Amino acid sequence: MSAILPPGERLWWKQPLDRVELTWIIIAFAWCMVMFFMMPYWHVVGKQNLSSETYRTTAEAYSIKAQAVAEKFKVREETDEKIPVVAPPAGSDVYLIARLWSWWPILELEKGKTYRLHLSSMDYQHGFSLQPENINIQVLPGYEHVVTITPNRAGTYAILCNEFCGIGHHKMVTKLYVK
Ligand SMILES: [Cu+2]
Repeated sequence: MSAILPPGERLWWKQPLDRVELTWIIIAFAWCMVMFFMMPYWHVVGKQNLSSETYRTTAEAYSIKAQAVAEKFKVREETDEKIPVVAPPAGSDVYLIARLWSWWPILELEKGKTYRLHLSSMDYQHGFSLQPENINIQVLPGYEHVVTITPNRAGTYAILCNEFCGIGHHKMVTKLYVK
């Protein structure tokens, strides 16, 4: 039978299955199953997937919490905009606000210590992209994502917005200190 010409007998699905075709169906199906089970496997065993919690919030409620933590644990100010550098104690909740077109505040964390990082947006959708680690988290208005993180390398990281959010998108960059 040719694939170009229509089959002489139109009941082509009643043809016996060719061995080669059956072999490829089995191989493809087995590979589908491997990939299917790798999803939960990597979630539990792999190190690249983040386990996050998500809660409903509002811009007002979230910014009140973020400001309270920033005021309490501010260690200094940086940049012309006098953005506070906030160093909350290990194990505590740390907050990051995304808005057009900035991140607030600047976080300073300790290596090897675990924190609960809260993320939310004041306006539109933004993306938390941690460089050079390639960690990406959606930052949405009305939702509070809580990601449990343990920085394992000291240094100065960059946080970029990776969801196009308008004319100042490229300026939506900040730092994250790990010492
Ligand atoms: Cu943005």
